[in-house]
Amino acid sequence: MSFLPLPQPAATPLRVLTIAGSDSGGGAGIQADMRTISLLGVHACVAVTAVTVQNTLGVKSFHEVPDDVVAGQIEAVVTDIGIQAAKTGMLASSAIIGAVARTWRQLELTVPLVVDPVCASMHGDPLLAGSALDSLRKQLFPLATLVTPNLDEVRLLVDIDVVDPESQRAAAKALHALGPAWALVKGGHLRSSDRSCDLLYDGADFYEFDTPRLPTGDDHGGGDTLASAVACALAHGYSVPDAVAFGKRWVTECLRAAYPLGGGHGPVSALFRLGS
Ligand code: PXL
Repeated sequence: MSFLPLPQPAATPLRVLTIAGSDSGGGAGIQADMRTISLLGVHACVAVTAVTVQNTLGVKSFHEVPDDVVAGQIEAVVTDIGIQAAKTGMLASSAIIGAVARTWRQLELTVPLVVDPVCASMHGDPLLAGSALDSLRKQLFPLATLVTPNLDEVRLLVDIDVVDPESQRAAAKALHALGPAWALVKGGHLRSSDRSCDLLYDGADFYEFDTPRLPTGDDHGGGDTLASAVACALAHGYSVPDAVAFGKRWVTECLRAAYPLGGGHGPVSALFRLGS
């Protein structure tokens, strides 16, 4: 696998901002984002949106950060450090989504924005208020370079049950119509049980990404890891299709390196990058 170029010692690396929630178990959310961003040689900046109380068995509760504090973190990072890309993960509430969108527009940011519309944990524990779906669709999607929903999120966002290639294309079109420049419908095991087929759409052309599906129950944080790797590739100036291809390769390697943890689902692991 070819990697993104690493910065030279003492040179300031590129910066990617993750706007996301904390996972106390260290598998998903900000912790997964920072692992990927750091191990790809990029400096990770953070706007924390929520603190979850969770382990590998599930999310016990979450606690939102006030929306003006989320906005403040974004502004503090952008106006001093500067960023080349950003990604969003768990945004928790309509108020936080509104604050992110408002701040993005006020700062007149034009860098790539990857929106991973996190709605629930892999155990089905909600991570976004149901009433916030409309804010995601109307306020954040139009600002996004790329949105990266999984099949459950597709159902919630555009009310399409993706069951075959045709409905996957319909979902990509419906998501694109909400305003992002590109929509990626992560297909899961749609076409076969041993392949993972994602579909990317820019309003004109479809691009398919087909990678091996690895048999592991330890895939916590996979979506966060993919979106973070794509954001890093975009920060490096990759086109969206090339960045998605890179992100898919990266998350496949992280799945290969996934490890068991606690009594539930273990995390995908970027730690393979450290070598043995
Ligand atoms: O993987 C989605 C996700 C994102 N962010 C936080 C999470 C999870 C899944 O559990 O806990 C904080």
